[in-house]
Amino acid sequence: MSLTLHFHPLASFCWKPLIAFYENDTPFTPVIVDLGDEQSRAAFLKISPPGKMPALRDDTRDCTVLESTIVIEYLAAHYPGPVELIPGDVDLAIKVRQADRFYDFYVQEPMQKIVADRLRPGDKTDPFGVEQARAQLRNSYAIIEQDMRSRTWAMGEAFTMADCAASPALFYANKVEPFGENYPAMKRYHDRLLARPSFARVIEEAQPYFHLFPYNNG
Ligand SMILES: N[C@@H](CCC(=O)N[C@@H](CS)C(=O)NCC(=O)O)C(=O)O
Repeated sequence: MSLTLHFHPLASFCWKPLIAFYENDTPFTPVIVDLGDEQSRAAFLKISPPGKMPALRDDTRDCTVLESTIVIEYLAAHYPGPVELIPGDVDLAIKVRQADRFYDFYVQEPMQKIVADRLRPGDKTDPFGVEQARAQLRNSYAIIEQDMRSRTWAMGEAFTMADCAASPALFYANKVEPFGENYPAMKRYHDRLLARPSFARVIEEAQPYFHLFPYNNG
């Protein structure tokens, strides 16, 4: 098989291309990376020198693609399917890319900051940074709430790359900074994402690993 995705089933950024693959039934070989295992880590660093996942290897076209967004862009360009994750309309595509950046930078990033803090040694935590991250998440929630009052998916009526980005971002953000009752439109959107077969499959496949996530017990 030409396409190989190097990823971990629990890693939020890896969920973005997984959803893209499943949306279009694009065949690929999954390779699970274990950064705690010396051999797996060394092999992965040859593919992704920054050590960040996901990474896509395409043997047919002899290229390696890094960064979750770029992997989705690559699939949309070279292995398109019926679900147009990057719209053909240029202006709509720009909006989709902007929403993808929003979910990565202003939802995933603060969420990861909060999670990472819990994994730090007790004397190396950053309570101020975590409070800032929580404030940023709440600000993002208010923006999403406003947008989702009039939309089915992140950019309107069609499922796009923006929804691939929103799925892991909102799923994990809700675990570290629960939505509560203040964002009903965002919660309904999150429920729609959870019911989407591509995302439901990703979550199902992550089940055996969820015990490793440090926010399971609040
Ligand atoms: N901007 C990157 C972020 C990738 C990223 O942070 N991946 C995490 C997993 S969700 C990772 O590889 N962490 C391993 C590490 O930092 O050691 C992308 O969109 O692909």
